Amino acid sequence: MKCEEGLRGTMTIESRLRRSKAQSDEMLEWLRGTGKTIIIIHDNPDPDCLASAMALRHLLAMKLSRNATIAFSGMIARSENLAMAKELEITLTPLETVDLDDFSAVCMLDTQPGTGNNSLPPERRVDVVIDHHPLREETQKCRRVDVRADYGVTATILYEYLLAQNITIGTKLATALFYAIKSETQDLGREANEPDRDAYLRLFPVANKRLLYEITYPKLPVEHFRTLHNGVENATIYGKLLVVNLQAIRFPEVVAEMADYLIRLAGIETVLSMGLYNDGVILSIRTTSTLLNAGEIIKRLVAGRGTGGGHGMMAGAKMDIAPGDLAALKEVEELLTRGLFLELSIGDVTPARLIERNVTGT
Ligand SMILES: [Mn+2]
Repeated sequence: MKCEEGLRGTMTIESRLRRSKAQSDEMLEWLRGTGKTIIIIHDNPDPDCLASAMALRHLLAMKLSRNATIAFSGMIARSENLAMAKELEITLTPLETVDLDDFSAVCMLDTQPGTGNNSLPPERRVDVVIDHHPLREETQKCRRVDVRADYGVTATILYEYLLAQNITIGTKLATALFYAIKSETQDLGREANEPDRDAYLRLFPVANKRLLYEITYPKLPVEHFRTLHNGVENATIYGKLLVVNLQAIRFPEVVAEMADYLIRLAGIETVLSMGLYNDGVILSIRTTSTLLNAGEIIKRLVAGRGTGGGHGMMAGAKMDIAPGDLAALKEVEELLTRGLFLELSIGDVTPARLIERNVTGT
């Protein structure tokens, strides 16, 4: 019995690697006939897109002797992600400073054309898409598409490419890929599947533990604690739902960070987090309920007003409003809260502020 399971496991890895070999062969074959290559990742990069870009850049350097440019928009503010970019020496270029006409090949990682979370102008052609979010219709027009919605992390797909192509993975790249899987799946507890578990376990021995520590536990600026304070103070509980309005925010990533933090509150199943950043409302949903699909819910909530998407347990979106309009943000909060009442079948509940909730959690 044990032996059979072992065998089946091995075959699964083998068939996955065969698929990754075929996909990466085709991608490399097409890219070989092109010139300068740009790798575009999503706005406000997270560890998954950073590690994926690092891996693809390495693959192109080894197989095609090509130095690809990694371009992003927005900012990296989260201390862990800044530490990752610094410690692992990931070279990044602001998308706004590059002339896209200089590149004959455009690759997109951990995002897809038209999702709203990358800043490539919509009229621009995308050649290669590698992602783990649900496949979008627009993406199917791209030349080489490898979208695996059953993978928890894009970095796992890139890890398989490197493995399938027999490319040596150095310590820093292994650390990046490992940290991407670790952080995005919360150590395989969230949205992780067998390919992610496999990659995580194989990368762990190779990852540099001192660098991993520097990335996981960086010193945090005072701003971080002010944001936590602000989030806790502005959180409202409606039964199993918690809604947090962070008001005007300095860094877009804090919206997801607060959602991850507050979903841990006892008795809470779903968190909606939001903040006003420049002229947009940044939204994040987290849920621990297996009956819900956060990605589908957020798409319905912002339909006609913005763009969004995600997975079963985590999702993000953006809605445009007038810059600095906190009254409009309040309206958005009320509108989306009402929408979530319907989605989650929440009837009449008395709202309670988190800081006023009594210690028994009732
Ligand atoms: Mn990702």
